Amino acid sequence: MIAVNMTPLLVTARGQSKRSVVLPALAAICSVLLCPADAFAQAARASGPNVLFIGVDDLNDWIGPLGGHPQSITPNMDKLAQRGVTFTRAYCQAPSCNPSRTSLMTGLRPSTSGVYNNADVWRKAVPDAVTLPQHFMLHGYEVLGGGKTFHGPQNEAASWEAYFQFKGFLHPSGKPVNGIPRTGHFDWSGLSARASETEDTRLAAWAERYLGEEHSRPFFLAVGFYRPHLPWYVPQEHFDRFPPSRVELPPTLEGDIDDVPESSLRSFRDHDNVTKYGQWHKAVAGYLACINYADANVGRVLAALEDGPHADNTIIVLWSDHGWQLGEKRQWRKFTLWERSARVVMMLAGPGVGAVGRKSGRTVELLDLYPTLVDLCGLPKRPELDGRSLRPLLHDPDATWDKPAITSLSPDRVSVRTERWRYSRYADGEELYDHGADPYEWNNLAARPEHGEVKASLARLLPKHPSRKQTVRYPDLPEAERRLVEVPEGRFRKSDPSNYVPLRETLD
Ligand SMILES: [Ca+2]
Repeated sequence: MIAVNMTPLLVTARGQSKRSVVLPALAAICSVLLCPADAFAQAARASGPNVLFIGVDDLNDWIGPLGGHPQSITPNMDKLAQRGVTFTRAYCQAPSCNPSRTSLMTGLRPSTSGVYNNADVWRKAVPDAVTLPQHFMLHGYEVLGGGKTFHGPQNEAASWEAYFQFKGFLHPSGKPVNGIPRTGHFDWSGLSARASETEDTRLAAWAERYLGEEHSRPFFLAVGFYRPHLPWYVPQEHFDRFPPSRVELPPTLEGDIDDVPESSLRSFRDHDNVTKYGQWHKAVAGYLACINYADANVGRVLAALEDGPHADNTIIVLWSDHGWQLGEKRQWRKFTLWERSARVVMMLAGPGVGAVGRKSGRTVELLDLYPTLVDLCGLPKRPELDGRSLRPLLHDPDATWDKPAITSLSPDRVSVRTERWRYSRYADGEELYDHGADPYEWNNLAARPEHGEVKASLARLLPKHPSRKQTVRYPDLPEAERRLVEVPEGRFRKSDPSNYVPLRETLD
């Protein structure tokens, strides 16, 4: 497969491989984006620090540094927190994969792009957007990705010089196994396989190899781990650490949903099934097992960086795309505007991160990462971005900061978070939570007259004119066009140039 994608023109020998791969990619981007003709000259001048950009899919705040679950075991993320800055009030711009990742990777809010749903074809919505990896590519970085970066079916070749594609995930025999009828991938089980046979650990091994080698240009390496996305199948050793009979369920309150708008809630089917079939403790154990597995993979990559030649000149970013509900408000999965879905993991370490080992409680957003990395690496700014560089907070985590965090489900279901408050607006109602007194968002204060002024001031922070343009849906894309957003399978190994996959070249 890889050999088929290669042409002798592009890669002929190890010494020529970088130039051979980069030039077509840059040319392709330039032709698409009409970038300045001096992009090649800029490419030659890149001298900033490297970026290791690690994403973990569907990871909520159940990690040591955020304290979301007292039994979570995340030694590697704990260690990263000691080396950098952890943002304790970091939020996604949309509580589902595609719109959140589109916002992160383009630096644009859903209210700007109109991308609110997993099926929305983001590239159709923002055809001129220069993605975060593209911006680094245009300025001379070697840009590689692997695993889940953009939303699965909507990864785009033009954002990468080479990509490590997942091949297929292992599952237990006889799946699904939890006994819930028609449960699909809402399932959890240990695997008898060794970690090295699983996709995320294969991805980690790919990144380890790259991080252990010398490179002549700075790199931007994106590593997107898939678990704890459903189904929760990871090696049994991780399940062994969380006996279901001993795991604690998340805090819940009887009658919690009595005071929320109807449209804030999704179906109760998952929760009814989980309780009916006695799966709540087992599900919590499964999620904790997957987080523990994700932490091990993150740890492998970080250890490779630390032991390799790039340890002192690489910015590390760890992020998740949104949170996850495990029965709070009788909800499972994401797709809600509450803290449990909106809060994400965001940690930075390395060059430019001065406040080592500190936490920042300022409200920050995933889309702030794009301008932050541009800033830390000394690349030209992009004025169209909606986020703000976090550089001041990386030196003084308590620095003055007036930007709230916005999370949207649609133009008419949107939430704003400040350090104390969460205010959410729906077509059929409102919510107001005082996080100073109510960390689980149990008491909706929106109807209390004494909070009228607070509510009004928070409402003014919501997007004024959110985009309502209809975006092409992925299932409606003609087959020929779907090829444009798929990345061909490829593995990158520096010692073997045939593993470079010049992605753009394979699309025609
Ligand atoms: Ca409530």
